[in-house]
Order: sequence, then C-alpha cells, then structure tokens
Amino acid sequence: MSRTFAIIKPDAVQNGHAGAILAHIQKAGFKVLGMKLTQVSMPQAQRFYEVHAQRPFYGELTEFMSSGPSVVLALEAEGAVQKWRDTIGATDPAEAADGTIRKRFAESKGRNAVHGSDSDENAEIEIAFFFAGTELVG
Ligand code: IDP
Ligand code: MG
Repeated sequence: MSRTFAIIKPDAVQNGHAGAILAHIQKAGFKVLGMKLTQVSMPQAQRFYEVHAQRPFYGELTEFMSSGPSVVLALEAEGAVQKWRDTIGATDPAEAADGTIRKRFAESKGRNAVHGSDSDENAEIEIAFFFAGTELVG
C-alpha cells in the first residue's frame, strides 16, 4: 500500500462538487487516511507550488488556490500516486479522459477541481505539509 495527497480545489468546493468527488474517491477504492476543510493561505499556496514559481500562471494559481475553502486529503491505495493521477485525468479538462474527475468537474486548465501528487516522495512531503501525524488514521 502507498499514499498520495489530494486537494478538492476551491472551484469544486464552491460549485458544490465536494460530495460527488468524495464518492468518486471511495468508489475508485481509495482509503481516506486524513481529510479536512481548510482555506489555504496565500503564503501556503506560494510554498506548496514553489516548483512553479517561474511559470507565467503562478500568480493566477496561488490566488485561485487561496480564494476559498479546499478539502485536503491523504489517500491510501496500491500504487496510490499513479492510481490517483489516472482517476483525476489530464491537467487540462479538454484533454482529460472520459470518466475522470477533471473531465466531469474541472472548469479550465487552471480551475481544474483537484490536485494530485506526482511522485511517492512528493506525496509524503505534501501530506506532511497539511497534516500532523496525529490527524491521520492508521
Ligand atoms: P497537475 O495539477 O496536473 O500536476 P501541474 O503542471 O503540476 O499540473 O500544474 C499545477 C497546477 O497549476 C494545475 O493543476 C493548474 O491548476 C495550474 N496550471 C497548470 N498549467 C496552467 C496553465 O497553463 N494556466 C493556468 N493554470 C495552470
Ligand atoms: Mg503537478
């Protein structure tokens, strides 16, 4: 079993899709190890997406991610990182496969409903960014 980190982003929470996305997560076979509703601050968004600091969309991205409440999740499954990337689909919903979360719920390449870690190493860093060990179930 391995872990990944997910965010139901502000657009999806604002649009009332958090429940449907959680249902999708459970139907796909992930175990939820941690979950909370939080409004990401601008400094948190800037640190979380630091790898994209030089990209032209960094300002738009950090403003969006701090614009309203998100649901942050630690998920467990076999091959959790790849399984979750497959479940959410491509970054741009126009390129996301049918049946993926981004195909169903994303508004645009920027406002794309969910986040997913891109490696096991980053999954652990991102889980620790948002959760204390005591906030996760075994
Ligand atoms: P990912 O979320 O699919 O891993 P990344 O390339 O890591 O995609 O980009 C992080 C986030 O930055 C995306 O999920 C999206 O919200 C935003 N983003 C990426 N590319 C663009 C863009 O071209 N315009 C606006 N926002 C973007
Ligand atoms: Mg990424």
